[in-house]
Amino acid sequence: MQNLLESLGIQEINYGATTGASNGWRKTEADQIESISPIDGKPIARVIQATVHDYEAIMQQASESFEKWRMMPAPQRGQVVREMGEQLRKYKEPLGRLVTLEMGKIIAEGFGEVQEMIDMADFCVGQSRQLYGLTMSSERPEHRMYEQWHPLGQIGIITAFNFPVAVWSWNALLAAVCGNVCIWKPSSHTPLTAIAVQNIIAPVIDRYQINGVFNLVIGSSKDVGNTMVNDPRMHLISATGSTAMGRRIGPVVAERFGKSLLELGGNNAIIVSEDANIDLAVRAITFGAVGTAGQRCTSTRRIIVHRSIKQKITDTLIKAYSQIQIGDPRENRILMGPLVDENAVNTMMAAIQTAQEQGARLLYGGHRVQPISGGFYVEPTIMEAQCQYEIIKEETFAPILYILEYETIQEAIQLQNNVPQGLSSSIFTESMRNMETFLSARGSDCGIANVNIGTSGAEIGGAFGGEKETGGGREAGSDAWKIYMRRQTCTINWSKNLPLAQGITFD
Ligand code: UN1
Repeated sequence: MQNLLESLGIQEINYGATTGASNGWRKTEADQIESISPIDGKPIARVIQATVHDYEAIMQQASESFEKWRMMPAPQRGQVVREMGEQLRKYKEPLGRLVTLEMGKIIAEGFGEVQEMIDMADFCVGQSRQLYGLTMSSERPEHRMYEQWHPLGQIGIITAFNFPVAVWSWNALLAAVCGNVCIWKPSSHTPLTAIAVQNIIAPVIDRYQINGVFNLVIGSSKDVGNTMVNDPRMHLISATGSTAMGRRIGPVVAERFGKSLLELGGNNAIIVSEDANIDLAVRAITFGAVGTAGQRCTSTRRIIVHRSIKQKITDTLIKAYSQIQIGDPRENRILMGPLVDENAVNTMMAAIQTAQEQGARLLYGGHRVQPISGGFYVEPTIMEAQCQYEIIKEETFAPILYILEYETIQEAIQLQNNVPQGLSSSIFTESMRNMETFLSARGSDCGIANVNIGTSGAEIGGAFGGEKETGGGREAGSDAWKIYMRRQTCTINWSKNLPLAQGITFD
């Protein structure tokens, strides 16, 4: 472990704020936090958090750096991000291992997360040459009308523990090619991966002398988080976390007319229709529900199965679940690591109890796995449920899967949409009619709708995010870049007259 930490520049005690350059670390002064590995419940290293005063200094440097960064041609900003991608390639192995150590996801997923950052860097290099605006035909003679996109300024990025580094890359790399500067506040569960990322990119920042473009502030939500959200210099707040967090942040940012990009809770379902390929469906459900120990916002939480195949699916799933090895996520044979902390275990156990009180039947799992070396391990759990149970409308950030049954495709879609969240959804079917119904305007109401693919594991090329209580934001691919920019409509008169629009005369 010591070698791993050393290779990423993590000390026993670390400062919690930087403006990005290798000498940009600030001697922070707030309380120390300990990063605990969920693998064994033991501390990895400590971080001295930032005070509001530290935040202020970082914000000042960031605002100053914006003046220069915004004037660098976008393709050159793309070159900077390209070199960051190269650094991430070099450090994929140790950074992936640190993600596993600090957050608990299995090692294959740790590497997958860093790969997502690398993919995002590649995407952003291309995007840096494609910040396109439209040209319109002016209704006035010898006039030209077009739109252009300018950077916003300072972007606050608040990330969650479950994707401690990838979510930063979706936001920061894209925001940066658009000409913005970023201030990252990571989850207090995962400060070390954030420090590691900053150390990995620091040589690029030094090379291009762009101190202040990629900043980090590790601090409490109460002090630093609150200050960030209220700060009028923070043009966009991009926050990933619970719906409860979004409810607190959203109105505060809106009140000051700031922009927000919210990625909140999901309650994702897979519909398995009577004609589905059952083998594919069971594999996808298992990965969706058990992967990352059910701690993705895209995790599969409900399956809605046609009555005629419910027993078969249930039996096959239970068989698949019983083969899942739970334990130290650093070992290759392990498919499910721990939950993030004791609290998460208690929340899961409480949800199982509530579900049972509401009438749900426990079909598999349901218990804590007695501490493998002190970590926070649980059994993946399957419960039979009915649509009227309130618990199935909640996102419990744990591997609990509720099985519901349906008769008609309309009923299945209604069940799937009948929750407050709207992130990801999928259908397993071989029927063109079922598929198209699911994808139509009267189909899934989610931001992501998949066919014969599970709910999690989206590629970065698409816009990622969801509707309703998921918050409505979109990150990563497609035209998600536009949220990080302001649109300007420009009309140029190159005639010798001053014709007014709508034919108005004013002489
Ligand atoms: C999250 O859980 O916050 O689609 C993001 C997925 C990943 C991202 C999940 N690419 O599962």
